[in-house]
Amino acid sequence: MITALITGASSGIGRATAIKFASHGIKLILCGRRKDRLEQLRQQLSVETEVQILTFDVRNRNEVEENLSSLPDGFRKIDILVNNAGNAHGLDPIQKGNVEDWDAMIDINVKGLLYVSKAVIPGMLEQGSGHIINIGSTAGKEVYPNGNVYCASKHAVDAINQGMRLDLNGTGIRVGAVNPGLVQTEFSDVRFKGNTEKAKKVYQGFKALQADDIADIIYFVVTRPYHVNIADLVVMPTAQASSTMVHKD
Ligand code: NDP
Ligand code: 8X3
Repeated sequence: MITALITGASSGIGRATAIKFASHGIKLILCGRRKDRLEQLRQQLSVETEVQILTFDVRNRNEVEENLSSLPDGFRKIDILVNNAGNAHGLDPIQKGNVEDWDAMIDINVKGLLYVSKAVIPGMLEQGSGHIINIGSTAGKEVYPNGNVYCASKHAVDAINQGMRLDLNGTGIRVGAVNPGLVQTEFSDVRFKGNTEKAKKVYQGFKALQADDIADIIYFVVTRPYHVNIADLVVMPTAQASSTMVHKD
């Protein structure tokens, strides 16, 4: 049976991917900080597959290592890693940027992804197979006003995705990125620190991508025949042409 570890499974894209994978019988290791959410999801999905939850902050290297080394025998062989945990914090011009926000984005989106990968890759190397899906963003392909550090963190994910693919070439491990444009999740609630009115406005006047749309794509990516590796995929709502051009009613 295939086992997938998904970071950031407590909401949005990660949660939708967990639900999609469970419906196809993929065994799950679901990670995040909000234990209640993960526990609720575990209960919901346990009728379809086996589920293990791990509660840790990806910023904390010790927590990452301890949690991943504590997996029970039946969950130690990880076939798919979805490096999804991440968020934007703030949307300010660089000269007004908040250093705590910058730290959060670099520590979670970049260093957290590296810590989790560092803990998972040795097992994949040992088994000579595995599939790493890095969730990047259109923000990793172009920079938009006030996006500065979030865009930098996602450009780093883009570089790490390419670097991983080069370095793991020939090991049997597939590496690829899925880079969405605007997806309606809790992303903007986090970016605007709970200002739901401001968050809602981001998705008004057009049909944004939904978390399920990205989950469908991730499932497609991981179900290609072994010789097919989707290296880098960009997906936007039809109404979006770039980070700065969104056709609204
Ligand atoms: P959500 O806010 O809905 O989900 C973010 C997830 O990341 C949550 O499950 C959260 O879990 C987890 N997470 C955040 N910080 C940490 C942390 N320090 N340690 C562990 N887990 C953490 O947003 P999305 O689903 O939209 O975002 C998922 C990914 O998709 C992110 O990498 C984001 O950058 C990317 N993305 C999103 C787009 C969008 O428009 N929504 C577009 C392009 C890319 P918890 O809080 O429980 O820890
Ligand atoms: C999320 C998409 O445009 O808000 O990565 O940066 S955007």
